[in-house]
Amino acid sequence: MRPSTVRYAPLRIRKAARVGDGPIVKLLSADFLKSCASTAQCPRDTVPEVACVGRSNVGKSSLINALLNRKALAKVSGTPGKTRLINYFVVHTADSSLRRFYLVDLPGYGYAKVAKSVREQWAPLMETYFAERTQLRSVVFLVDARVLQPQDALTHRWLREMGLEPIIVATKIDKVARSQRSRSLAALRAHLQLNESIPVIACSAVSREGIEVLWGAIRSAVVDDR
Ligand SMILES: Nc1nc2c(ncn2[C@@H]2O[C@H](COP(=O)(O)OP(=O)(O)O)[C@@H](O)[C@H]2O)c(=O)[nH]1
Ligand SMILES: [Mg+2]
Repeated sequence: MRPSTVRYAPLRIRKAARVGDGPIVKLLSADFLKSCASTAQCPRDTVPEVACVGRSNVGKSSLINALLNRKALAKVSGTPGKTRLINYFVVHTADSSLRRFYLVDLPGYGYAKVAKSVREQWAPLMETYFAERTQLRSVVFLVDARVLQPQDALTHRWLREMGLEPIIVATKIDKVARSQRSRSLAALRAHLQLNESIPVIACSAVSREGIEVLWGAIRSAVVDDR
């Protein structure tokens, strides 16, 4: 999964994002910018970017739509594993420290029915993305607490080994009964071997639970890094 030959650009992400601090971010606009089959097609400017990483079908596109208050800006797929492109969305907010940034929907991993040749392209594409995108300010790592998979733990470890401190989101929390939530989130924490200081934001694209908290975490991650 991790070719040892790749040398990473010194990423500027060091601090874990704080959760829920700062004012709520007021969204001004959100637009699809482009889909990139390789990093050569990614924007060549210095706009800060925040990337969403997670297994196929975990709810990345839905979460992006919820964050951006749009029904179908990012394509939600009933067929897991369809997105093999890096999708860029350009976001403007009224927040003075977050005027403009890119929200990036990265291809999902781990869908067994996808052709092996396609699955094998995922890790090199991600290697290159993380190595090249020095404008990357934060990574939102999505996990479904109901469907914990070994590859989630591996990918999380891999992100941390690259010096990233991802914002951890537990997706589809509306599907977890309230009585089960603390147990479910504890299992997620154990699976990813998170220490106590690392927050997990429970989110739902359906009920919008956690969306404002996630905005706060994105804002502090981008702002803190300046
Ligand atoms: N109940 C519920 N379903 C969700 C949520 N987020 C995504 N889904 C569903 O999960 C499936 C995959 O979602 P999608 O956003 O395409 O996942 P992606 O492959 O990670 O981009 C779709 O059928 C969505 O409707 C959520 O918060 N709650
Ligand atoms: Mg998607």
